[in-house]
Amino acid sequence: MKIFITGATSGIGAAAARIFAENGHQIWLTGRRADRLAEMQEILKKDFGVEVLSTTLDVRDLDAVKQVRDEIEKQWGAPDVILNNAGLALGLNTIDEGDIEEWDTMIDTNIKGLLYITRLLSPLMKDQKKGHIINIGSTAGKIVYPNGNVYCATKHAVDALSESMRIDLLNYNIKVTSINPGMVDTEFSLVRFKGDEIRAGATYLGFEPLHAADIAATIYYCATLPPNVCINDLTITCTRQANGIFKTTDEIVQNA
Ligand code: NDP
Ligand code: 8X3
Repeated sequence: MKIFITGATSGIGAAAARIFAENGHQIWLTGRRADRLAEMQEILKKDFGVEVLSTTLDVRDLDAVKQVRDEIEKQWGAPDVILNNAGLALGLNTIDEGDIEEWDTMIDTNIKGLLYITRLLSPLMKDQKKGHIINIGSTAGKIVYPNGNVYCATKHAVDALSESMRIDLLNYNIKVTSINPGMVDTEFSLVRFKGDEIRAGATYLGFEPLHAADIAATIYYCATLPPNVCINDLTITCTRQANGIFKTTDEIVQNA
């Protein structure tokens, strides 16, 4: 299987690359941080002996997405799986105090970036009458939480786009899966709080969150089901979380 991954330089994307490589599949890593891509490419090749290609890519850059599409067409013909994973949250503010530049970055990355990738790469799958697009949404795309406004809106957009893609690509034998994780311990909170390790760490205090490997295993499961089976929509949280709003701690559970 040939899998193209956005946001492969850390967290869920990096863990996904690892599990696919471990199982002998061909990987195309992308992300903005070239040093991490080079390091991962070397490690995955060395550890698992599989083909690992990589391209430095900012999903907001339409011309760069076009270039990578041409490169994929040349090297692979088409990917079997597109993992639309690149994304981020910035800040946690009420709507009247939000930072407009941060809003633009989230919208440009989480919505427009995912659209650019899908628009440019899905025709390759269409030509082959097979493929699988896996979009990483969020519990934030199912229910909004206080101060999450724009990030939640971008993930609601991913939810809607996943449904749309599934309908639009139905006649081309292309599966579309939306995976919606709750809290996962990655660099996500560090990015959201601009490198503030204490604030980021506090997000996961008192309970065991999901780990990137949990989501990678879920992605792998969805991608390796028989051709007639498609998981359309999947929400996954750690045991201490019910949805984007309700969570509890180990202490509360023990004393209940
Ligand atoms: P990380 O911060 O660890 O990873 C985010 C990845 O996205 C990085 O590889 C980053 O790479 C990449 N990225 C960010 N902006 C761009 C861009 N403009 N172009 C290309 N790549 C970009 O967080 P996660 O692994 O947690 O996040 C992955 C996805 O999972 C996101 O869509 C996030 O919204 C979603 N998610 C995360 C949850 C969590 O609690 N962690 C829960 C639910 C969903 P680089 O900086 O090198 O470009
Ligand atoms: C990431 C999880 O709860 O921070 O989508 O929105 S959360």
